[in-house]
Amino acid sequence: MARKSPSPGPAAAPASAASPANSNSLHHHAPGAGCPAFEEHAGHGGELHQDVPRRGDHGAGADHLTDNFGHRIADNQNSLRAGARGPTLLEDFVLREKIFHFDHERIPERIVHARGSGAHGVFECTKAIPELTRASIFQKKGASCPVFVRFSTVAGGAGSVDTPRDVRGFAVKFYTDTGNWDLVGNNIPVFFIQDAMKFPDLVHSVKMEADRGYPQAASAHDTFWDFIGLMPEAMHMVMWAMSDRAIPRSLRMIEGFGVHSFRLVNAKGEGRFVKFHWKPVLGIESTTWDEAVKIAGADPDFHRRDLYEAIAKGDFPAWDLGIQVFDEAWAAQQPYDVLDATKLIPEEEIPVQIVGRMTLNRNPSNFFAETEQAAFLPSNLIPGIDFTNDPLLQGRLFSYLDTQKSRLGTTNFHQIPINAPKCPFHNFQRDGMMQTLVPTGRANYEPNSLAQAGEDGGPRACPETGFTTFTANDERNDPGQKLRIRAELFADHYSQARLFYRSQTESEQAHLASALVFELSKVALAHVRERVVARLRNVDEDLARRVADGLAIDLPAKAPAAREPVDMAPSDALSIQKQAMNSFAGRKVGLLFAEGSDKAAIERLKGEVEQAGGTVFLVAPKVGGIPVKGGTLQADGQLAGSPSVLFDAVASVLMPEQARQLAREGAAVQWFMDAYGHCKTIAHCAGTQPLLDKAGVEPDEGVVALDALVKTGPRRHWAREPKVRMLA
Ligand code: HDE
Repeated sequence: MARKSPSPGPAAAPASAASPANSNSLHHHAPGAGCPAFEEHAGHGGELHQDVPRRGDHGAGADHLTDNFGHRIADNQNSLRAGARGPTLLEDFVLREKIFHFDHERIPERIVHARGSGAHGVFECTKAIPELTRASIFQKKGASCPVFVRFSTVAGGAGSVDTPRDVRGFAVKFYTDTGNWDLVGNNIPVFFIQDAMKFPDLVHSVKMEADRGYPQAASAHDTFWDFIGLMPEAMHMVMWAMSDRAIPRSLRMIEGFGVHSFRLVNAKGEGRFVKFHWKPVLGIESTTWDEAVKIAGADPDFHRRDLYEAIAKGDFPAWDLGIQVFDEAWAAQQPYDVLDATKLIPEEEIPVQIVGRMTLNRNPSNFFAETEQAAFLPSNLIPGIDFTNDPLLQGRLFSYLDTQKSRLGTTNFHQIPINAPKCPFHNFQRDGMMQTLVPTGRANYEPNSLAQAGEDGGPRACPETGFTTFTANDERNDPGQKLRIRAELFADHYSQARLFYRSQTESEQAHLASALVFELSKVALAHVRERVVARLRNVDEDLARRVADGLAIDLPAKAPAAREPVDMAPSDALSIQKQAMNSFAGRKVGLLFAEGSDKAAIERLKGEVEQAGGTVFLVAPKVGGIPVKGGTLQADGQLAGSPSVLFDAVASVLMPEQARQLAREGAAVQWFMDAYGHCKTIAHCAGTQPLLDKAGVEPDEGVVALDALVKTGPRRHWAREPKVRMLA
């Protein structure tokens, strides 16, 4: 039996954008692509199986049903059970994957504009306007780009009817060669509210009432009109919403409006205000209310069907794109504010000039993948078009990006084919859920100089062709400048780095210089090492020289400073050592003992430290009770597992015999060697000496007798450091 074609197929040639992620995707055979007939047979329960023919081509695999990881499926009718009448088995990964995926097929519908219909098409510039805008799409008559449009109702859910009294969304995504431009408009040129702050209230009031869950897709109810009655600014929009504009005959016969004043900016940086209009080639047509109500019953999908069928049969709907252009001076004379989205500009005042035509010529191949996943963002602008300070528009710039994360679940929603630009896109954003791109190399930050070492350094900003915000500073409409600029004194990059360095003690400076040497010695790129040292010369010449010496490189030429650093008075508060407290509070002393140690001496020391606010942790070669002079003593930790790095200071009470024995024990020698190397206080009894000698502990102000521990304190003895390591 020959397989049937899944759908009648759209009239225009499908040319959906292939994404890298799609190259492996499951696809259906185009009808008539020469698929073999499947073999049909009945299973044990009489169920119908359609299988790839036994003697068919099992090599190519295109006809073979698989799971999402490519495993071929042998039976798509029966789950795996323990015997014909037994329970279903958890190991049936085919069943589990199928149900799992099905369970998660739905994504949250749009909070507004949930019910919509989409179509692909093309936009063509019919009048070049380079004097008004540098937008690439308007530079030449005949320039064109693909578009995707989504029409919608506002209040109803995704499954509501097409013909309620409502505003219609008219969202257009232009896939231009300079990136996506989303003109997310409505079929009414004004809006209910003036400030984004009121949008959640407006939407709550018009949606189903919170307690009863109705009415669906209708504004004729208490809460909506309660809100409207308290929002005088809504009255203009109410006129439109109660007019026949809100009950259109067809989506092909609605006007569209960008609503807000936007700005066109030309190559010289001159900006003018603009309002965008879509004029349907078929004219504007509405139903009567009685018709709209009856259509809702007769065909809830009236508009969606009308659009789909018109496109499928080649009767492509089209709209002219018009612009109303005006300048600051004109705006300032009007009795309304052009930044107020509840106001329109009469066409008689500023005529609409037609600059392009959009033709919708292809139905989506898959409603979910395209129409449902389409994510429109008013912030998607291209160079040559800019925002204005309309407070409603400004709020939208936040909202749409934000909403996509909860609808599509990931910041990578831009990689979904319907949302991806059709021009190249490269940046340093990485990872995230559902990442489908595989960036190569290690340049995931900028600035970088990896290219100097022959690596791919990634893309860079371009001030000439990149998007730049319109900067004019007019009193009325742009009272504040919007600049990507840093204030002058931000150019001083070194004065405080110098202040910090010069405020440190000698030992801290040595640590800092040594840390730089260590870090830079791990840098394999020679030019990177040199550049850092060249910059250090602006901080402190001595520091730069120490680091260069430590790396055994020539001192490079000083890097130019954007602003000459100034000398500031050193600050003791910036140094740790200058404010060291030398207190036992919150500090821990490790006390080493062994068989035969003097219990009384240990307990005395412990008492003293505790009285000073510290704690003592007893360390011994064995943890259980050890016979000591005066009884037995339990250790808190075994020597090998309690290295001296765990303590702020160390002490030891040992018999000479035990110390000699421990001098052969790596962990014991290391215990003192580390404590000494880390400049800690070491308090010891005379018996410990053989072990100290083996560990290379030399007498200094921090190596003290047991009874001097509390007086000496747990501070570090930095003067010792040059004896134990080479510092830069
Ligand atoms: Fe929207 N609007 N809106 N809106 N809007 C959304 O974005 C929002 C406004 C419009 O087919 C949401 O992706 C705020 C004016 C259309 O996918 C959301 C404010 C105009 C569509 C959102 C407004 C619109 C939306 C819901 C006040 C006409 C459907 C899902 C500041 C110029 C786009 C989504 C599509 C959709 C927020 C006001 C048109 C929540 C906060 C004014 C055509 O982000």
